[in-house]
Amino acid sequence: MTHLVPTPAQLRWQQLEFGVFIHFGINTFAGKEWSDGTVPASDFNPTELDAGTWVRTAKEAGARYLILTAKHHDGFCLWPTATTDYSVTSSPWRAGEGDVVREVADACAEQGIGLGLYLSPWDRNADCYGDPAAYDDFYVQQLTELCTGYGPLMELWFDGAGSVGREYDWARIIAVVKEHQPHAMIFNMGQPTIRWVGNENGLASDPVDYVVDRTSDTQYTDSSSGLHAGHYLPPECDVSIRRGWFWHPDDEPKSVEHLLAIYYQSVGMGANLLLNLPPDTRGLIPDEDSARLKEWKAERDRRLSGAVEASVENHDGGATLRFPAPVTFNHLELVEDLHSGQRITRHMVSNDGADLLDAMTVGNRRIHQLPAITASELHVKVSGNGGRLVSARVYGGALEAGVPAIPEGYEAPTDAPE
Ligand code: FUL
Repeated sequence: MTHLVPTPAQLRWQQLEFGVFIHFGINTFAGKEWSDGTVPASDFNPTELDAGTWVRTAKEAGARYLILTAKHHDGFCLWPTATTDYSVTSSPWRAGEGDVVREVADACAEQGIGLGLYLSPWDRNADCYGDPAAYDDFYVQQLTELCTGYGPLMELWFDGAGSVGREYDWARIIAVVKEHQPHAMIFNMGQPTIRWVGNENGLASDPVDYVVDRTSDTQYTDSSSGLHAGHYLPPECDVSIRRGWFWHPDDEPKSVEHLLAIYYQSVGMGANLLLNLPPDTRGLIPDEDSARLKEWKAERDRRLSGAVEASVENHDGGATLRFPAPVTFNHLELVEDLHSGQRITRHMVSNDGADLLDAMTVGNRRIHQLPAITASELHVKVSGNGGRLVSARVYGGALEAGVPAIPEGYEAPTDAPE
C-alpha cells in the first residue's frame, strides 16, 4: 500500500472544503443546458450583472472559492478573447466593453476568496475544432489569456463532456498552467491534481480514498492522463442547487434538507463540495436561491454549534479522546493528519465499551451524526498503517436534529442535454 503525500497546494485546497460553481453564459439566455454554438452572441445581455453579489452570496454560505464557466461547451467566451468573436465583445452587454471574468476576478480578490475557471475543451463554435492541431493552438491561447490576465487562479476545471475519443495535446495545455499558475489545482483531465467524485449529485461515499489509480470512475474517462497506479487525487463533489447547471425560469432550488444531506456526504466525508449557483438573465443569483442558502448555512451552524474540543492521545492502533468534563453531543468530528498521506482506512469509536460507530476513512474532516450521548472519553480504534488524528471535537447545539435524507426518487439529470 502506497502512502503518497499531498503537495502543500493540494492540502491547502482540501482545507478550503467548500466552493461555489457559477454556470453563466449564452445558455442562460437561450434557456439551455448545452447549446450548439449557434446562439447569437447578441443574446447575451444581463441587465443587472453584479459579480460582487455572487461572491458575497458564496461567502455568506461559507464558500472559500468560486469557479466560473469562462467558456462552456458552446464556445461563448465570458472574456474579450483575441481567439474568437464569439464572446462578450460581440454582445450588447456593457456595449461590448464588458469582461465577466475580470469582474468576477476583481470581486473575488476584493472579498478574499479564491478564483477558479472552467474552460471547456469541447467547443461547438470554434471553426477549427475539427482540426486537432489548430484547435490545440486556439485552446492554448485561450488558456494563456486566462492564466495571465486575471491574477492567481486556484483551480482550472477541465470538463470531459463531449470529448470522449478526442485527444488534446495535454502536455502542452498543462505546461501553460504549470508556467503561469503553478499552485492551481487541475481538475479531472490532463495531469490532474484533484478528481471528479464520479457523480453530479454532490455525493461522496465511504471510503473516500485520496490515493487512486484512475481519475474518473465513470463516463468522462480521460485516456491521455497516463495515470495508473497510486496518485494522490482528492475528490471534488459537484452539484447544482437546482436541477440544471444553468438558470431556467421553471427550475427551483433544492430543499435545506437535501442540501444538508449533500453537505454531510461531501465535506462531512472528507471531500470538497462545489455547489453550483446559476445566475439568472439579470446576472443575479435569484432571491429564492440566496434565501435557501442562508437557511442552509444557519442550519449547518446550528447543528455544528456548542463545540467541545477533545484532547487527542494517539497510540498504536488508535486514539483516546478526552473532554474536560462529561459532554452531551450528537455530532463527532475527526481530522486526520494528512501530511504523511491518508492512512486511516477504517475507524471505530466506542464509549465505555459500547460501540458508537464503525466507518472507513477520516481524511480532511469526517463528521458523524449520532444519536445523542453523554461521554467524557471516547476510544477510537484505527486501521491503517500509522494513521493519526490531529483533532477531534463534538457538537451538542442541536441534539434533536434529524438525519437529513436525499428526497426519495431524486436523480440528477444524467443524459446529455440537448
Ligand atoms: C458537465 C457538463 O456537461 C455540464 O454542462 C456541467 O458543466 C457539469 C459541471 O459538467 O460535464
